[in-house]
Amino acid sequence: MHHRIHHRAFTDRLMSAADAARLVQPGMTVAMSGFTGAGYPKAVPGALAEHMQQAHDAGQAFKINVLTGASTAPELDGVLAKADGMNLRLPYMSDPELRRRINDGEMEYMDIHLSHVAQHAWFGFYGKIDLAIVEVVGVTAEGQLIPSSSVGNNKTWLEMADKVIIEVNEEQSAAMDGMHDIYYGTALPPHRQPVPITTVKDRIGQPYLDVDVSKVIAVVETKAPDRLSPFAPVDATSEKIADHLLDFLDHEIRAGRLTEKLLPIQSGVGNIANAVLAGLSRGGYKGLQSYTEVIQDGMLSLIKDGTLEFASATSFSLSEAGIAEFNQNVDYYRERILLRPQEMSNHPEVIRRLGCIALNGMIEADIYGNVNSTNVVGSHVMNGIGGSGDFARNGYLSVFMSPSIAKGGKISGIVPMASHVDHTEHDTMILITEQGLADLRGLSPKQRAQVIIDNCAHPDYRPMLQDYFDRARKNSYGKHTPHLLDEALSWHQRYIETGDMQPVRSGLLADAR
Ligand code: 0RQ
Repeated sequence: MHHRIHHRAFTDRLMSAADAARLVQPGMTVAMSGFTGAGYPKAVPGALAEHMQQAHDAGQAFKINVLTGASTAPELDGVLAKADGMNLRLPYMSDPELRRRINDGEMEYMDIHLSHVAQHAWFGFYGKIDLAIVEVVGVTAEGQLIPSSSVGNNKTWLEMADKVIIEVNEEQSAAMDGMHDIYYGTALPPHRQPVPITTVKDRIGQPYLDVDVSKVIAVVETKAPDRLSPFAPVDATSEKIADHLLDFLDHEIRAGRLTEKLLPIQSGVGNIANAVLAGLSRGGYKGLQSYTEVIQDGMLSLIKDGTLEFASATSFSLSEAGIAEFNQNVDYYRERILLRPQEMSNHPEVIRRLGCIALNGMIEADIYGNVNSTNVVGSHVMNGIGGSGDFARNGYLSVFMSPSIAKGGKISGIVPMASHVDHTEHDTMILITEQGLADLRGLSPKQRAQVIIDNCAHPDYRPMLQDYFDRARKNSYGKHTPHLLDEALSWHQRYIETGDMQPVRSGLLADAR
């Protein structure tokens, strides 16, 4: 009975999710655990959504502001979005229903660098945090919390919130006990001290989260798995992108700018990231390290076969098979994986000190290397910037990867001018599509444009880009970063109007004049 809860004050506050949800009031700012579908509360948000629905049916307003670590799952973002229960959501999301509501203009969403969230909360930028709802693996006899499959911003939420609801999830492996490193040495400017992480493996904090027990108003027991992301097989396009990256890394080793141990790797999630991880294994590397946000199945495989010696992150994002693998070999993985708060996993100071190799996906890049990671056609948010900016700006190398076309070729991933910019040309060093790789280091804007057009653009769009660039070089107002402003976003406008960036297929006059 209550075998995960070893402190009386917590067992005294045990209640059902429905009762706990009744403690949430309209208008509250509620900070929840959760990062890339891991470690989010599984029961209270659903019960809360039911209350909200009942209130709405009775003609009463019931919305809250929701802050998390990153994306969660249908049981949190999905149910609250369906119940029309959120005024404001931050800082990253991937739920389809939530995305639809945001893009239909029904609610507010703030997209924030993941390393910024905790400090902005402490600076008071998001106002008072009324309530924290945090999933944990268990409660120790001393009343400390054993973190779950993600750490995210939980330390900050537990410290800042007026009240706390704890979900103790029996489904989460108890063997995770000891894998976390929670740093309590942060202070506000001007009293900040250096973050003492000098190697990927450094432990600088404690394994457990502290909580002021007098703030805990409810404890709910759950038994439910994280959102289990299936491990998609690598497709041919992603494999080509991965091959270009691996050739580049070999080239850097031959040039003496990297050793065979590379530098700590940050990798996003998704098809291309999986292909890159699989490629690293094929590449014969041994003893690499990763300083990243998310441990996905591909990382476990690399740790198992010795390609990766150690990985520091803030969250797991495993498939069912990945979880089974982790649980079967947990003692092995515990020695080789560390989960930190996201303000540490994504800390600019540490990323720059360690010299991370930042590998991220993108929606589009323009001919100068400005990268759009978030907004399709400049206005429809996909997921958010996540940690890509933390790593791209501060890494030793910043690499952005994408197929050269999207939506069956109706969209070019390389455009004259990015319709939204998350990473400026100053942050982008390497661009990769299945067509090839553009090494932008040490190049001026005009030189960058030619390399990107030659190496990364799809053949269907390359002549159009070349034509734009040639005419811009002649007719642009300034000749440093040549642009034709009346035309720079015309590809996007054409897509909105005709569903195709190609003028010929869309039946409009060809761009080539
Ligand atoms: O949409 O699924 O509807 O077909 O975007 O695209 O090619 O499968 O690539 O999964 O790597 O996602 C930038 C979104 C790329 C991701 C982005 C459409 C495409 C498809 C997915 P469909 P792919 P990926 C670590 C770091 C920001 C956060 C980040 C991302 C869908 O990498 O969210 O880097 N990055 N975090 O069809 C219209 C275009 C498009 C396009 C792609 N030009 N126009 N649609 N798509 N390009 C993780 C964390 O921070 C937590």
